[in-house]
Amino acid sequence: KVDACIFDLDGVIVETSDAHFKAWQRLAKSLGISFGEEFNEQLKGVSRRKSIEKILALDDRELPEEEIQQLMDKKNGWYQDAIAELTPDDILEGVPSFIESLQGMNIPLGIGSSSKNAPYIIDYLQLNDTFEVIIDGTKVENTKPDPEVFLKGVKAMNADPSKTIVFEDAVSGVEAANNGGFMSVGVGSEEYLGDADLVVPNFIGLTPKELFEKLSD
Ligand code: B16
Ligand code: MG
Repeated sequence: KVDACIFDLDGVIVETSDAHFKAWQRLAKSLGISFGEEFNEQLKGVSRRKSIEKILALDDRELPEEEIQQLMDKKNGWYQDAIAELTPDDILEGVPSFIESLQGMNIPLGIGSSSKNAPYIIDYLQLNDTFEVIIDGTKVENTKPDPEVFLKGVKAMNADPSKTIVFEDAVSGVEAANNGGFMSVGVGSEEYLGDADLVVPNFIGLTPKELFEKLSD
């Protein structure tokens, strides 16, 4: 039986991953560091701070704290400009009907995101009333793959991790779900998300019933 569902935000509900990627790439380029899509998979789901550390480590670069803060602010400025354009039409295809079906089954829904920008994104997408519990990057100390964000979510929903499904597009997020004892569903490519209990390409045409059956196989 499924008690609750927790959705990651970036890359699951809305395609903001590309805006993160472009902003980090632009920042890295300004430092003379370059990286591609494969490395970017490591930036998904981890905090802003962890991301800049990973980028600097690509070139064994060490910078003073003040400069690191400035770089994070710069990236976040570009990213915020990009997300300011979001509207409810940007919710990924298949997500609204999947969510409506879960609501019809009275299954509580939560968001578990590493992003400190999650509250803005949820506002732009007009999803404030859809999720009972929203845990974002402003509410946790440890970034994914630490399960803190999801554990805080189930606690607030009075649910049990083993009966809660986590939907994630990031390697670090699937790991976080597995580390917390949740059922994990990877949304995206099997190539990166193979550690999930189940991988789906997206939510198009997917019903909760079909998903629950596949998970219990
Ligand atoms: P911010 P999620 C994560 O959100 C993103 O996947 C990751 O790329 C980003 O670095 C992180 O949020 C922090 O975001 O800079 O906005 O605080 O996928 O956990 O919803
Ligand atoms: Mg994500």
